[in-house]
Amino acid sequence: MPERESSVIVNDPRPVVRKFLARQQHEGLGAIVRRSIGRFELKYFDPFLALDEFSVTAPAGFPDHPHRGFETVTYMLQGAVTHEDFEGHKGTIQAGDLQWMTAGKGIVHSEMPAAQGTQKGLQLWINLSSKHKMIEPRYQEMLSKDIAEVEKDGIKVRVIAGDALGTKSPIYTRTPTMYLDFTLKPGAHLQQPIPVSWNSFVYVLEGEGIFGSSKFSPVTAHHLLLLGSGDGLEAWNKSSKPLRFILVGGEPLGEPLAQLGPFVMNTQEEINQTIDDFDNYTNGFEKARHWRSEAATNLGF
Ligand code: FJE
Ligand code: FE
Repeated sequence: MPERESSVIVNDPRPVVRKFLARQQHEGLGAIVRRSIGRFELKYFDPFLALDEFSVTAPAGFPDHPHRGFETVTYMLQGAVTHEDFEGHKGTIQAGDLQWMTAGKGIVHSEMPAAQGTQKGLQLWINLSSKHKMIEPRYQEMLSKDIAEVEKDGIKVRVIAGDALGTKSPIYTRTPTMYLDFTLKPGAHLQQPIPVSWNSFVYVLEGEGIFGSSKFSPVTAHHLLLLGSGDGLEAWNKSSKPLRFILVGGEPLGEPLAQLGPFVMNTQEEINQTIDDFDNYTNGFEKARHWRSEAATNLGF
């Protein structure tokens, strides 16, 4: 077979098998999210539980709430969000920064706007396998300046998790995951390998792109594209403006799912136990008994 490219790194490009427009809905306290994964038509895309493109303006936000059994990955696009948890872990996630939070057996925290104007970002919920659901909570945080950014042939990539263009992220993914933030200049053509056994999707942030096959029609912002089987993604920017999207992939867990909002376990029995633990401040929720975030306190809760 003649090689048309100097280096063909995707032999069997993944097709786009489903496409969703993420519409706005209200979540938290007056916050607006465009939820793609996690809405009723797409409850779960193993191992991904939710993908929200969020938009919060004070006094809206996500005051004190719990998590158990999964990870939340917050990647800021504009503005800043302050978080504080029941163990005293606190910080501000600014545009371009990343917070990779492993809730494990339990986190209670608040996530609130840190600045005037509208704060925007992405929050991805990644499931944990049964043997990792009750691990100790852990944070991995990266400032924008520390996230590797590589540019080649009109393609810029910020390597949040996994590797691209020969650069590897230091983030440890308990559930094997890749998370890449691509910007393609007009005319650019991308080939990005994805492990064949993984589920993967694209979420378009800006501009318009062609994904999966050069014959497909262009896709615009706020669309989620589920990719079918193959060994990688091919994408083209045939427009006259920059194209920005994220590519996320993960190894499916293949386990039963029992979910009650922010509690994600394998069985209903474990969910009942989790409600019990949350109500009684046990098995990881001990510190929730006497804790209230400063944000909630200031709002008069
Ligand atoms: C949550 C409702 C929620 N998407 N994107 C119910 F809104 C939330 C929640 C978030 C969230 C937070 C940020 Cl910073 C960004 C989000 C949902 O906090 F956890 C439950 N259970
Ligand atoms: Fe949260």
